[in-house]
Amino acid sequence: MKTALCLVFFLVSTAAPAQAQQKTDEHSGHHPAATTTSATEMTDGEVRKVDAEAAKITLKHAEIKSLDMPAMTMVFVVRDKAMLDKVKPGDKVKFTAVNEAGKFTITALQVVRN
Ligand SMILES: [Cu+2]
Repeated sequence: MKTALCLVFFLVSTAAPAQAQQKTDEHSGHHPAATTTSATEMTDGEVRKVDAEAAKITLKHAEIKSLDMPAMTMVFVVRDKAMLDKVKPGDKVKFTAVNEAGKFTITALQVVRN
């Protein structure tokens, strides 16, 4: 009886550190990827229409993973009207958008120059 208990204790105490070690490896393995695919990742788009008055921009955009949205052309609201000063229809852009109470809002917008 005493031997069996000893064996169980031995198994538990050796299994635990092994498990902890594996978790650490797994974490460090996917951590860099998780950081780059966070909400700050920018999406490619092309300006179709700019409506500075209404702070709106129509973009043909690539898939937006953070919003679970496929590629399409749609209207976005910009958080800051000044963002629209530097873009015009036809420009290739990179942007970050969030869903704010059902309104897709652009929080960052930059023109891609070739
Ligand atoms: Cu869309």
